[in-house]
This record gives sequence, structure tokens and C-alpha cells, in this order.
Amino acid sequence: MIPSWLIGTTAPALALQTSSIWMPRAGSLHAPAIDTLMRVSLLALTAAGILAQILLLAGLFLPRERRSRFSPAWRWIASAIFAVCMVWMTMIAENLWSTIRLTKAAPNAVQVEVTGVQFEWYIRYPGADRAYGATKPELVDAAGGDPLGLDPADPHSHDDIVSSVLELPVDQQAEIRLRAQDVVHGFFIPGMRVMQNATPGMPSQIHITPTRIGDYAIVCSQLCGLGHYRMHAVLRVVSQQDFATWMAQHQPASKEN
Ligand SMILES: [Cu+2]
Repeated sequence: MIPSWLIGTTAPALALQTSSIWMPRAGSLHAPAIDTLMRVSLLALTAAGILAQILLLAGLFLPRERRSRFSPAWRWIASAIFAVCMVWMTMIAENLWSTIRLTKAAPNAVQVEVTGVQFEWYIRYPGADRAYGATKPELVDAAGGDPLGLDPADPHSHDDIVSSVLELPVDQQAEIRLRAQDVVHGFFIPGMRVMQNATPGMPSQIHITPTRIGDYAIVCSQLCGLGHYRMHAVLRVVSQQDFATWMAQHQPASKEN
């Protein structure tokens, strides 16, 4: 009985205490709201856990005649409170999620595409024309320097920039298109508080606004194969000036490549 009591009350409390220490520093516009939601959820669950344990102990130790004074209506009241809390937390979470996943990105958002391939993340910018060139699976040749299989017949592909680093300017929205070539990968940047699956044949969009300059780890949150553990890349958030310089350096030299 004591271990369950301990686990039930201290685990959420511990998680609550340590969440701010163990979590990487938040680096995106929506991150503080997600952190707050997590803390509030943990607080609510801790309170519910402690309350449940108190009721359990009361049920065990109170004399039978005093126990029977708790009318069955209390069960319904407790269930209703729990249901309202759950719906409320879900609504806040859904609302928050929709701001990065379901709403439209700003017109001036940096366009970037991230493709998950066993076991790499490939980054592509559409270039000056702001349009991604077509890709063809049969043209994919990672060893030959074309991991995405850009179609040379499509003029939009001529100025596409393919990189292994995700470089983004600070304080400007980035619209990230997620793709996968082989299996489902999980695009996860803990420091940005963003996690979204990349599914083959089903591109998805998210948009985030980095707010702090620095390097952030990009990892894969789906067990995608034997090399899953080493599937990572870096998000480098730089000043707008540095981003412009980086883009200019990576611009394809000629139109004929
Ligand atoms: Cu993966």
C-alpha cells in the first residue's frame, strides 16, 4: 500500500519539479505556452492523484458506518469534475496544436522542406522562385550527391538548395514541409517544443517561429529502423543578417546544374 501511495503522489510531483530543470531551454514563440500547459496538467494530475490516495485511505480506515455516509452521488460529482478537467485540457492542447499545425503560415515565412530518410534528415530550400522542384524516387542517388532525386526537367528544381543543416533566421516564421522517403519518421526538436511525424506519400506542414539564436538538436521520435538512434541533424537559428549571408553562399552557382 505504501509504495503505491508514494508512487501515486510523488511521481507527478517529481515530474513537475524537474520538468523545468530537465527540459531544454525553450526557443520558439509557442514553447512557453506548451511548457505552461504541461506544468498545469502535471499539477492537476498531482492534485487528483493525492486526492484519490486520500479517498482510498479513508475508505480503508474509516469505520463502515462512517463510510456509508458518502452518498453514491459523490462518485458522479467526482467523475464529472474529472471529465470537465480532461475536456478543458484537451481543448487548450488542441488550440495550441492548431496554431502550429492547422493555421496558415505568414506570407513572408521562410519556406523549408525536411525529408526523413533512413537514417538522415535532408533539408531543402526552394530558392529564389519560392517553389520546390519536382522529385522522383528513381532519381534518388544519395552517394552521387542527390539524396532527394531532384528532377532536372523541372525548372523549379534548378535553384533548390539541399543542405544537411536546418538554418533559420530568428524572429521570423518558418513554414516546414515534412516528407519521408521510406518509413514513418518523427521530426522532433525538443528545444522548439515541436514534434510531427513525417509520413511517406503524405507531406505535412508545420510552422514555428524561433525566438532565440543557437543550435538545437533535431532527432527522430519514431523507431524507424536499426540506425534510428543516430538519426539526427542540427537546427541553427541565426540572425536575419547571417541567414541572408548563408543563403547567398548556398545559392546554386549556375542555372544548368
Ligand atoms: Cu527516423
